[in-house]
Amino acid sequence: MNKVAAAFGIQEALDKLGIQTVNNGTATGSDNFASGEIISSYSPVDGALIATVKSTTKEDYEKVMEVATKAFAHWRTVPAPQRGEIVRQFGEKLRELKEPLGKLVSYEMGKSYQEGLGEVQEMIDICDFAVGLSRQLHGLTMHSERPGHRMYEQYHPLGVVGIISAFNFPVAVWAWNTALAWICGDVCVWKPSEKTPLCGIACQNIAADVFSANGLPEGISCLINGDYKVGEMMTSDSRIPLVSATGSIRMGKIVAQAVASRLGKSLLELGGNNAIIVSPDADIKMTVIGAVFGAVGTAGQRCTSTRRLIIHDSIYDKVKDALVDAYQQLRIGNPLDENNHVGPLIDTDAVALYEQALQKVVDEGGKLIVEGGVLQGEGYESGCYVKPAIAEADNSFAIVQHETFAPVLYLLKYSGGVENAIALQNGVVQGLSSAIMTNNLREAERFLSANGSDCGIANVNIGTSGAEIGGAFGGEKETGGGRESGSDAWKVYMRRQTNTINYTTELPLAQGIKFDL
Ligand code: UN1
Repeated sequence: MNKVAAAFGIQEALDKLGIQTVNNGTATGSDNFASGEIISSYSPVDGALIATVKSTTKEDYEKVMEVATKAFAHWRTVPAPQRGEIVRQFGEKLRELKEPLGKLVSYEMGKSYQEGLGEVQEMIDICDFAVGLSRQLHGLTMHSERPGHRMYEQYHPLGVVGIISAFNFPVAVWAWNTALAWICGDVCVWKPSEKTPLCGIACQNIAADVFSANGLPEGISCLINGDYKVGEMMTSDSRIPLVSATGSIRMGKIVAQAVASRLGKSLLELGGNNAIIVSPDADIKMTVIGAVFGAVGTAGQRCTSTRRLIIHDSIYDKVKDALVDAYQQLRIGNPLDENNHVGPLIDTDAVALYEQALQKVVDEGGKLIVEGGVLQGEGYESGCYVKPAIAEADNSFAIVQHETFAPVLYLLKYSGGVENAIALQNGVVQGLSSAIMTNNLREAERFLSANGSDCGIANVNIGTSGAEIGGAFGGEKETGGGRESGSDAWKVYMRRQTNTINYTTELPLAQGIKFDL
């Protein structure tokens, strides 16, 4: 372990999470038969190699599917509240391991330690939610049109659920899916991002411990590792009725087509291009806090990160000055050090995309008012640290229409009524999160109305990021239309069956049809 890792207790965290790194740096853990090529996990914090894991070959994948399918045959017969009890125990384990797991998230992915802990908290919260839900997988009852008949619907487990998750929420997004899928009676095969494979192994170890302590078969939770080729094994596999995928719009289109071609279901949570409308009636102090956290939190690498601020011309200069001022206060550096606000980007490819975005906005006629740039020197050796930037731009710019996963915030101006701001907010292909800052009830309600925001998430007087797990999470248009986590998102993980029971000695047909023999 190097200096940074030693100072912040990374080895201890790995030990507590059951990840042993042997001499050649290879991680061991419950990696489900993986025997393929080596994936190296480097920390963007200090550029150090943390460990390597093996990717899943086609043969390994077949073994995984075999144990998963077998596990499903048992798990679906366990009563849902008992499945909830297992998820409760899993949530308890997460409470115990919150600190080491939050630390690993921070070190492997680069988000601040606070945000790493927050991510584990989302896992705990979804477990609590799922436990309650395990006694509430209700269907409806209907009145039959025929005498002496009863009709109702029930929800049954679906099967093997495939989960493809992204590097930016390397543990929580899996938990949103898996906690619900488990109480629904499904088993899960998870392909985490190849950029954060150790977070995958850590979670798999925690789950495997809980299942084995309860005498349950391995295979209720499975892990596969690798790049898109491993993902393709799942998307093309008709033994997987549902593929839940989080990532870029480009990836989502490929997944959606592959899964649809075999008439499977997909649950997509793809890119956002999230805006905050700042009305003349906004509380400026709240606006600045919400916008800065939204734009620079997780170094701008959340699906819900704030990319655009749509500011009324009457207060534009005031908001702009307050933002520029706030950006001067930001401390960028090691995310494990709680004095810093902004950590690194995930890798140097992401840094290149950030630099290109800054170049493009200038080429298209925009103006950088907080310049940005790549940081160098002591503490920045990984080459992944960048300065959050702000550019004045126009909604029509190609770069503004595009989601750049980096801390680049575009300021857009509107004049006239809130409808003009809403048109700008909706004038992108993505539809994940949106917000308005206003104390004007009419504007707020107009923003939330049917001709208001077209996004899956629309907030008033809070920013675009940091959604709670209790609501359904996801978005419209090219964000993919899927809903994960709270509300009734569980229904996608189950199959619905309509049952009609005749308790008479007659056989009347529906719609009054006579068919006398
Ligand atoms: C994501 O970026 O994929 O709303 C998920 C938020 C978090 C989840 C983001 N609760 O910002």
